[in-house]
Amino acid sequence: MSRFATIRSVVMGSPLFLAAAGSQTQNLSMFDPASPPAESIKNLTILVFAISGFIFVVVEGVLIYCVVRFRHPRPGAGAGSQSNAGAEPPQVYGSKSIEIAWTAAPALIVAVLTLVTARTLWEVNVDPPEPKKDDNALHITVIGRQWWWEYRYDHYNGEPLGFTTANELHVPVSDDPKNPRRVYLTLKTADVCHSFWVPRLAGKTDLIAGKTNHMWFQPDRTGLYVGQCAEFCGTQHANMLLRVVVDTPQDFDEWLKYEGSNAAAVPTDGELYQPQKTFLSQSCVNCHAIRGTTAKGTYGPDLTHLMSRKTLASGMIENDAEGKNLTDWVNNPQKIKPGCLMPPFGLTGRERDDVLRYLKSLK
Ligand code: HEC
Ligand SMILES: [Cu+2]
Repeated sequence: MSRFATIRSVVMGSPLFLAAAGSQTQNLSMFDPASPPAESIKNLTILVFAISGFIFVVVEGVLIYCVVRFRHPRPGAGAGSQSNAGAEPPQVYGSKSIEIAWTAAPALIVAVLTLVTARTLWEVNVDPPEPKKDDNALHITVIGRQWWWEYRYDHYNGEPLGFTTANELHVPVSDDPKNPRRVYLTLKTADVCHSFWVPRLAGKTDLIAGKTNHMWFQPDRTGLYVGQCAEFCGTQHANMLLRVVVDTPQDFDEWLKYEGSNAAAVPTDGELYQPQKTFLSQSCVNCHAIRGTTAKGTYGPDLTHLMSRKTLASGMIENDAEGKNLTDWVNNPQKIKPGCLMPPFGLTGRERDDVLRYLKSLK
């Protein structure tokens, strides 16, 4: 690992390393935007940095120059005698031109920054329009929870959707500038303040009790975009990771159709019948929903298509195909994510095997 990569991984934080559910570091740079709001924020940041950097260099430059140049009293200054060594140089008062210059220049800079900031706010802060037929817009309600994200898919292209999923957000890419596909998020919270931040897509927006916030983005490239809750929200704040998968419009349509459907029906004579029955007899159903079954809990993540997600527990651990991490999670979620709001149940023997077998079938 180069020194830069090491520093970057330390700065970016190890939980985000895990968000990759693998080993490579994810690109979290706000200087590599992939969506218009992130682009505006980057441009504003660069302008503010450039102006303040210029001022810094000028002020420090003059300071250093003076410190070095005048560190000894100049021979011949003042009367030139030793007794004048500590004397002050001549003081200048009431120079009109200097006073005008140092009032006008900062006023101008502040005015420019105010205007550019206002324009950026105006670009970033857009209230979602009413869904209309063929508007290409995706409307999602995000509910912040301790410590995971609930996503309610409300409308796409003017059609109502009305299903819920968790932790992994899928959206379509906006590849045609003439026909942009915008994603509008309505942000709410169930229990505590969070901040939704995927640096390459948009700025931070808080999820606050009693107030509904909005944000939008329009990703111009497919791929995985990661982020993190950016407001301290308790024990597992550091593991409240964000994953946004930007699909091609075709892949997204497929995902939508699949994810919006109920879990596969289990025939009464099938081999999953007993495992499903065991699961439905456990208290899991008080907190988790599996569409198409009697499990209707809404306190925890919707498990309808659990195995279609790449990660568990808000991006914290990989959801491996063999279900190794899933097994560890069901055995004792408190060991993996201490303080999380799913208690350990100490399931053993056939009950445990049944529950896991059924969960693993939720493709
Ligand atoms: C008291 C409510 C509650 C009960 C009961 C409960 N869970 Fe959970 N479960 C949660 C919460 C809350 C989370 C999210 C934890 C987090 O990520 O911080 C969760 C997460 C999960 C996840 C990970 C989902 C994901 O996409 O990240 C699985 C799988 C799961 N629970 C299975 C079960 C099973 C199986 C049972 C029954 C044995 C059960 N749960 C009982 C509250 C509950
Ligand atoms: Cu949070």
